[in-house]
Formats: sequence, C-alpha cells, structure tokens
Amino acid sequence: MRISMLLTGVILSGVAAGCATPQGASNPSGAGPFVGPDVPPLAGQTAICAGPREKTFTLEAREVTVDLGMGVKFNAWTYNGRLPGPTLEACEGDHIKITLTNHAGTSHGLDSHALRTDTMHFGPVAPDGSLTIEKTVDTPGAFMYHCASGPVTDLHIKSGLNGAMIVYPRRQPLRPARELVVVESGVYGDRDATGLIPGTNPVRVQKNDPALMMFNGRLEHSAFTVRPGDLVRAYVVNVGPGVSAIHVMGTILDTVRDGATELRNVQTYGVPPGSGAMVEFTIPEAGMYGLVDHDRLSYLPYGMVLSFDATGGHPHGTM
Ligand SMILES: [Cu+2]
Repeated sequence: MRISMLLTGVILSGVAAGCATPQGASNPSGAGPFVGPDVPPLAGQTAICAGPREKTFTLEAREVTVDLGMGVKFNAWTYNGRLPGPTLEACEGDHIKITLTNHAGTSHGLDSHALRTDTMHFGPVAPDGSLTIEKTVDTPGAFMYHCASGPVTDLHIKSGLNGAMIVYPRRQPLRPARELVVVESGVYGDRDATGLIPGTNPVRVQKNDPALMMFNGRLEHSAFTVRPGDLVRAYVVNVGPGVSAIHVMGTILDTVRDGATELRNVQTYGVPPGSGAMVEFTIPEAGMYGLVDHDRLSYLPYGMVLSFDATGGHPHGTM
C-alpha cells in the first residue's frame, strides 16, 4: 500500500512538473513522435523510409559537462555533446555511412549493433582523427550503439558514449502511434558538494554499480500529453547494467517486437544490456500512466519514470 502511494505520488509529481511544460501536447492526429526538450528527436518510419536510401550520420566524440536535472551535472564523454548520443534512424536496406570525429582527449570508436561487419571498422581513432563506417543495414530493430575502444570500452560506454540506432522495417508499415526513444543507462560517479559528478569512477564501473540510473540521460522528465485510445510506441535500448524490466504502470504492453519475435499482451518485458526492443501500449482511459524499469523502482525518487498524461488537462483527482 505504501509503495503504491509512493508510485502514485512520484507520477503525480512528474505530472505537476509536466503541467508547466507538456511535451507533444499539440498533435491532433494521435500519431507522430513526441517533441520536447527532454526527449531525443525522432523522425519516424514514414519520413525515414521515404528518404534517400543512402543515410549519412556525423558523430563527434566530445567531453562535455551535461545537466542531468535535479541540480546534478556530470562530466561526461559524449557523442555530439549529449546523453545519450543522437538517435540514428535508417530504413531496412539503406546504405549507411557513419563518420566519427574524435574531439576528445583519448581514443574513441563506434560499434553499432545494427551492423554485420568486421569489428576492425569500429576503431578506435586517436584524438583529432576520424573514422568512417559504411554498410547496408538489413535487420529492423532498436539497436544500441556505443564506443569501441579496446579493453577499456566498458569504461567509455559507461561514461556516456552510447545511443540508439533504429532500423525501421521497409515493407511493414508500423501502426500510427505516438513515438519516443527510451535509452536506459547509469552514471558511475558521486556528486560533490556542488552537485557535480566530476567523472566516471572505474571502481563503480568494474562492479556494475551505478550511482544513478536514467532514462534518456535525464533525472527529470516532463509528462507526455496523450489521449485515451492513443497508441504509444517506445523504441527501448538498454545500455545497462542489468536487464531492464520495461513496464507501463496502468496498462499492459499490446505488442513487443524483439528481433523477429513478436509478443502480445506482455506485462513486463526484459531488455538485456546491449539490446533493444519496440514496445507498444494503448492508453486505456483518461488518467495517468508511467513507463518504468520495474527492477529499478528504487530510482523513482530520482526521476526514473516517463509519465503519460491522459487527464485532458483536468486537475488531478477531479476528473
Ligand atoms: Cu571511447
């Protein structure tokens, strides 16, 4: 009972924050990616598959102090200055070209799980250098990408060099849905008196012992505005550590697509570290819903919930 009250309180407090800056509020079609300051931009299947069959991506490894929210900052190693790195979107059969330029102080590389290719293409590349990976992507899915830097790769991934790469199916139109990317990852360092995490602690990395866990590199999330009957599709990528137990409080996942497997009516879906899945759920009725990692509910007070507000703007408890 107390836990239930806690969850409700956390979701509602998320909504209270969201009331000020709702995300994706004005989309009368009930379809298309959510747009907002704390959700990674997404173009979606229709736009990407209608685009050129050659896709070019530019990534830059940079050391940046990022704002995680809740007064916490982190000296991260990033792709393009953000946590997670930019979402790379392609369509099945596209020829992709990824150029990584290293603006950081140590060697970095790039491994995308969407590729079937010689790992020697992944780098690493020394500071001020660049590398280019070219390949045709042949398998739809939500894939992880991350740094590849030899024996120290794990430290680099856990310092922030990770992101999602989505390969949309070309011949199977996905149902119209509100869409978002969800990248789950940890931070492996402790805050100083100013709230700054000065860097990654290798001891925590070695133990798989994060100080914080996050969705999309943020401890704070505005609520997503939805309506009853809306279909929501999340492209989930789990950086780790541990299996991500993806659950939406208040409903059941209609569909989960993981590789070629398609599951129906799943209460919680486990996404291992280094993997991804597409999960879909329908907003059943007016109210509040929350996407969580059910094995990380201890991080709810640190903002690890993505709230979906289908209250229609009515004050809480007065619907
Ligand atoms: Cu690296």
